[in-house]
Amino acid sequence: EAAARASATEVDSGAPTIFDKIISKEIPSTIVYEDEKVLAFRDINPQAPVHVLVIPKLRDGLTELGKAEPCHEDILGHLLHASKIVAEKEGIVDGFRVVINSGASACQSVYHLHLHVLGGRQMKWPPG
Ligand code: DGP
Repeated sequence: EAAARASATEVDSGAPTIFDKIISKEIPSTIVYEDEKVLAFRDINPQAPVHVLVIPKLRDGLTELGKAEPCHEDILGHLLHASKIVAEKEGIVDGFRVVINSGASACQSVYHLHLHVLGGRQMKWPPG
């Protein structure tokens, strides 16, 4: 609860985020998939046996899904398809969840669009 509240206080300033350093490999991460447009790496605070973040290498104004414009359609589709490739590589393609937290009230904490790919356990519904 406290952690959720703390992360909800983060703001979308458009400033560089920790994910820029992950993309540049300045900060190490466990990469599970990469192509010219996206990077997929394990979440540092996993909420399921498989918890991978899929991000665009170029943020291009996509600090959050709520800021998406028609010009982002291609990368949005690419990210979703990359999530399926990740699920396949991780052996969870028969049952997995993709989550995007957009904005403070959804507890977004890093303002560089990212898709959470979660699986490897029975997921519950509704989410919190
Ligand atoms: P969200 O709350 O939707 O903005 O998710 C941000 C996620 O990013 C959160 O689950 C933890 C993860 N995260 C934050 N910093 C790092 C980091 O330095 N490395 C990795 N691998 N994940 C990070």
